[in-house]
This record gives sequence, C-alpha cells and structure tokens, in this order.
Amino acid sequence: MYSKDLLRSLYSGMVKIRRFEETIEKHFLAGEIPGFTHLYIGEEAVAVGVCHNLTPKDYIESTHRGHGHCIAKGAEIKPMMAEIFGRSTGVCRGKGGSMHIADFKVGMLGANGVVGGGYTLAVGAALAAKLRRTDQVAVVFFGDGASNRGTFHEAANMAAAWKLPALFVCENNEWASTTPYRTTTSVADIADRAAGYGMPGVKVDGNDVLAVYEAAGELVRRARKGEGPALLECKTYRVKGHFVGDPEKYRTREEVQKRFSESDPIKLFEERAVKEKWLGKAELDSVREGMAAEVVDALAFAKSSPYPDPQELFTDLYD
Ligand SMILES: Cc1ncc(C[n+]2csc(CCOP(=O)(O)OP(=O)(O)O)c2C)c(N)n1
Repeated sequence: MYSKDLLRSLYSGMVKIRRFEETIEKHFLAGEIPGFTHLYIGEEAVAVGVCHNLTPKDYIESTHRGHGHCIAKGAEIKPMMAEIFGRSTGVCRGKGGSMHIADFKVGMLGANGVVGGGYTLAVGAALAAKLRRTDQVAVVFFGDGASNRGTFHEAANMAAAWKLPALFVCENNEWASTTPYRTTTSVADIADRAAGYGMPGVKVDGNDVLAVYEAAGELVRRARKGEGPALLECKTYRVKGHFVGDPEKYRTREEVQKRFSESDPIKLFEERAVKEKWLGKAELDSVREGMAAEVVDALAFAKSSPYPDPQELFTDLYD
C-alpha cells in the first residue's frame, strides 16, 4: 500500500517535468532558446522513480537529456528555465544552457554533453562518500548508447571492486541518436552486463513509476548499507526526436505515436490511480493545474531576466 503523499508526489514530479519540457520545446522552436536541447518526454518515470529514493545529500550525474533528472532531484525550475534561456539568473548564470545544468545545493552534480561522461564522476562522488563514512549514494543516469562506452566498464569495475555506494541507471529508450540499440549492443538486456562486474543487474519497466521506485529503492538501500553498487536498466522509449528539430528520418511518426500511446508513463499512472482509487480525477486535475502554473511562473521569470553582462565572459573560468 502506497501513501497518498507518495503517489501525489510521484505524479506531480512527472507532470512537472512534462510541462517544463513542453514549454521548452515550444520556445525552442520559436527560436527563443540558444544552443541545442534534448527532451525527456516519455521517460519521466525513470528520473522520478529513482530520485524519490534519494535525499538532497545524495548525488546524481546526468546526461545531455537531463532536465528531468534535475527536476526530480529537487532543482528549482525558475533558475533552470533561466539557464536554458541563457539568462544571468540561471542556475549557472546563463553560461551553461540546457546541457550543462548543475545544482550542487540539491546534489545535482551536472548534466553532461559528453556521452558516458558521468560514470567516473559519480564513482568519484561515491568514493568520497565512502571515505568520509557518510551514508550518501551516487547515482549516474545514462542511455543505452552510452552503455557501450569504455568509461562504463571502467567505472563499473572500480565501483564493484571497491564496493562503492553507486547506482548505475541505464535509461534504455531504444535509440542512440539515429541508431537503434539492438544494432550496436551485444546483449538484449543491458542489465546482464552487471554480472561481468559481480554486481546485481535488474531490469524494470521504465514507464511504470512505481516499479522504478521500488526497484531503485532496493538497490539504493543496499548501497547505503555498504553492500556495493548495482545496475538498474529501465526499459523506456524516446518519444521525441534526438534533439528538438531532429528530422527523424530513421523512424516513422506512426511507430512513435503507437509506442507513446502504449507507454506514456503519465497516462499509465493516471489510469491506474483512478482504477485503484488512489487519487481521484479532481486530484489529478489539480496537480496538473498546479504544475502548469509553476512552469508559467518559471517561464515569466526566465524571459524577464537579463542576459549575462559581456564583462562576465571570463568569470567562473579556471586559468
Ligand atoms: C563522447 C561522445 N560521443 C558522441 C556524442 C554525440 N552524441 C550525443 S547524444 C548521442 C547519443 C546518445 O544516446 P544514448 O546514450 O542512448 O542517450 P539518449 O540520447 O538516447 O538519451 C551521441 C552519439 C557525444 N555527445 N559525446
């Protein structure tokens, strides 16, 4: 039996990410956002399910598709939105943009434009936690494509050999840019790779927020107790293009629409919540309205903020 607070929080987390990203998509396409942006729409259950097992003191390492991870870890959306719009009130003063959001206050160590760049950083954070004898855990999110990078194997081996409190969370959304994962990956289930490092490998329906919450919960608890790292593979689907503006010549609209209608984690949760009488329709509506209002405020904050002063170009840089 789940508490109502938990169910509402899981739902509002997913809805907040969805509204945030729909807003980003609209304004990116209108030419108001600089750089590149990659959307997490359809994968919200992974970040939300995992991060509901973490405290602000725990660490996460994110990817180029990182807005959902930041929001799920508790980052405030006003400075996030401002960052994506390149404004001086942004969480990185407008200099990082969508792919470089970091918010140390909530243990969000950084998104990363380098595919597979997060593993070793997370393992470093896990090593620091172990040396300091805290009970912190470090989680690294990564894609199916990133699972084929050498850094995964190095980091997994070291984390396991030293029994570090790390959790490797693979978001298998079936695509790495234009490449379907089956054509580049030697195993059907990426979770199977954990055996090569002597750690547990668990696969879960990544569109079911409660399944993710429970599977991650068990692995986070064992890491906290000093029982070492684990690999969690969340099976999901990348609904949007690789980046906003991707012509997506490698798959059909029909395929995407069919998959999304079957796997939309928010829709699946709403159906179950009503069926099981966890939350009524009115409660779901009120969460959606609340989250939409928060995102409207964040957008207004971002758009009314100034761009960084050119004088600041060389501040916050290492010599
Ligand atoms: C080291 C490196 N190689 C290649 C790229 C170009 N690139 C950016 S995202 C991406 C695909 C990543 O796929 P996956 O890890 O499955 O994550 P997803 O985009 O599906 O979330 C590639 C190849 C990069 N940014 N960094």
